[in-house]
Amino acid sequence: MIELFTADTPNGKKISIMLEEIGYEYKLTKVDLSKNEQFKSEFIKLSPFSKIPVIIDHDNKESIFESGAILMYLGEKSGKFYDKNERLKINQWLMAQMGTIGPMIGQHHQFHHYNPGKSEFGEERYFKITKRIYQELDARLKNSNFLAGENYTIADIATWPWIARHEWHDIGLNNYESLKRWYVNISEREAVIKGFQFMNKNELPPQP
Ligand SMILES: N[C@@H](CCC(=O)N[C@@H](CS)C(=O)NCC(=O)O)C(=O)O
Repeated sequence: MIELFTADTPNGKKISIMLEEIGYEYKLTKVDLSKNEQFKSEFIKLSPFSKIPVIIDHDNKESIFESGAILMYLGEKSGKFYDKNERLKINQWLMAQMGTIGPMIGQHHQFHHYNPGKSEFGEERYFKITKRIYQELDARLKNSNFLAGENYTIADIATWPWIARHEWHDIGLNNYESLKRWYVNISEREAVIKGFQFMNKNELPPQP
């Protein structure tokens, strides 16, 4: 059994979606970030940078932090969405999500959504970068059904929850035909809907 330590954020949703996709039984342990529960010493033992998500695999007592590493682990363990023959491509798109897409769009959330009016520089910088990410993803998805190629993989599972915040971004998902096609297609998967709603049963993936 997998125990998922998490909160209702795009990084958290990556793992609930993956667990639903592979059909694993899991137990949810909520970490309330607004109450600084991520800084409790018990949690830091599992997550050295005090971040969700983390899993404990109670089958073998392994604990794993960093959402990309968790997705790789669950992909290997289940034999799903992380095909050995496609790993070189999957790893590149997964790392692009971990190193660029998530951190940059995360800053856009901070400046544009949570703290508008505080820094013109920050707002402009991350708006521009997020717009470029939309363009770059759209260009990739013009030539390929999914990010790493023709199959749905952990790279898509890692990236999709960030685009699911498109209403906050004000970039206009409707202007990016291929990205929109990819987003809508994934948002209709039963496991994605379940994983998306894991903490809020009334929440549906927002449609463009
Ligand atoms: N690179 C990490 C990032 C995780 C992350 O940023 N988690 C945020 C929530 S989405 C968090 O735990 N923030 C709490 C904090 O920084 O105090 C991953 O992908 O797992």
